[in-house]
Amino acid sequence: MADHFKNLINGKWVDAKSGKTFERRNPANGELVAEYTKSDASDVDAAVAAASEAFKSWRLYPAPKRGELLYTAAQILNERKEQFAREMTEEMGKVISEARGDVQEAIDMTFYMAGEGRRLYGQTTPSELPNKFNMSVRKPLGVAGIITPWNFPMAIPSWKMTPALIAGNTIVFKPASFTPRMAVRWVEILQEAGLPDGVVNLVIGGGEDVGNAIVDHPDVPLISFTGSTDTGVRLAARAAALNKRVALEMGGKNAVIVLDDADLELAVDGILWSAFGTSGQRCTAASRVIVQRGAQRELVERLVARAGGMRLGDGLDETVQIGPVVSKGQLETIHTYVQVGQQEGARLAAGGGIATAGDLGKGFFHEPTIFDNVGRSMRIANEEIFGPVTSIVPVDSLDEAIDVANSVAYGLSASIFTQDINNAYRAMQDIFTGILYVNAGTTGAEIHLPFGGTKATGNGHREAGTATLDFYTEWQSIYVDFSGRLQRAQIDNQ
Ligand code: UN1
Repeated sequence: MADHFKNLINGKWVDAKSGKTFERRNPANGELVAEYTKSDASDVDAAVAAASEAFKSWRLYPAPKRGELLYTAAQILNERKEQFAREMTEEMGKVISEARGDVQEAIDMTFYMAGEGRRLYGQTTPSELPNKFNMSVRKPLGVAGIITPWNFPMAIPSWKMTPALIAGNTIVFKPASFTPRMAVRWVEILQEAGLPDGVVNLVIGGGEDVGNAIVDHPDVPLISFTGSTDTGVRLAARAAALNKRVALEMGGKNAVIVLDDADLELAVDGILWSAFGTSGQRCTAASRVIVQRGAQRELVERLVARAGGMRLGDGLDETVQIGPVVSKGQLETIHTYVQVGQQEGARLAAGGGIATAGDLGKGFFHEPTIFDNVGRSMRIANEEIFGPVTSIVPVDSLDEAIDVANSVAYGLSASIFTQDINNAYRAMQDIFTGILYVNAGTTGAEIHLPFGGTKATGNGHREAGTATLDFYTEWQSIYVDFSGRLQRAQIDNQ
């Protein structure tokens, strides 16, 4: 019998009112992982009611005390890291070392935000009038709707929920239907750490039923979403009609630039890691390599040789480098792009196939795939594929490389490999992505700096760092007049 997981509403584990369920199978071998309750709008209503009630006292719970609960949660997470990493690999497919990294990112984020409980800085300023004191403070907004993707099932919920909580908001959380188990684990830990009932509520179910109900609910003033650009833009349009605050973290078409003067071996390591790590299913994955022509032949040769030797398989096997992709649908989408690339006239230099040898046929495996001589306007050089496919676009100069890097709709991450500091600074100055790496791949953001992107990647907000607090709080400016008389700003001090 597979485990059966429920919603958490007002501190109680309960089944969805409809009594419906759905299952999740291991993408590496098709085995049943768990069964989940399948919620709808009526469950969202109950969760929002609980979160609204809990907000009344949680907002007044001292922030350093909220921080202590998060410290405890981070410690428990640390103790269970290995168990959760294994469960994550079984449900989502990423290889075990990366699953450990995903849990580690949540540990880091939770410790970091716990510390914010003793900061949450505002400003004090002088007043233009005598005997008057001015300051600004951060205030929570109320119930935060948190909608998260499957590719970082522990890290991304922690990015969103820990700042929401430390600032005094309460939460209704809808995880991706491919990975609810990590959401259950995360919420269990918060509960175990001592979070009061109703502060965090988990509602498991699909986007149409649960996600839309959260977005439409009048008592949820802010929504944080990570997922596809299509879904995010539709969600934001819906929420705009209700004047809600929305943070969107969406697609990417991240480029690695390799100049003639680069350390090629380092570039190869960086490209393979960021193009094929997590089977390319990262928003930050390197799905383009913009190479200066002088380095092209050697770079491609080395990449092809290394990619061909990468081991596919069940991510629980420590020697496996590429796990399955998350679903059959995803596998088909990826493979369709391989056909698109060939039709567009790019040269398929490595991989290209769905891998079925031996046990691989039981899961959803795609070979690491490299297209060479990709034209900058081809679809495979512009559209997010979200799989282990990368496109090599040759260019003549740094100027052209920067122009190509900036030419896509998205703006999440970019990187440059060069040994010349002037070239590095040109890239830092002229590439318009939210994240930029020098002599590293496009993945690997740390939690204490802002994470997010420009253009179609987002809508101006950032996750992580202290920047994320701007989303989860509202500023209140406070003027305290202790002069004992009416003092009129802009009037009495002319
Ligand atoms: C994502 O791809 O959605 O920077 C998140 C990285 C990770 C987070 C990726 N720390 O690649």
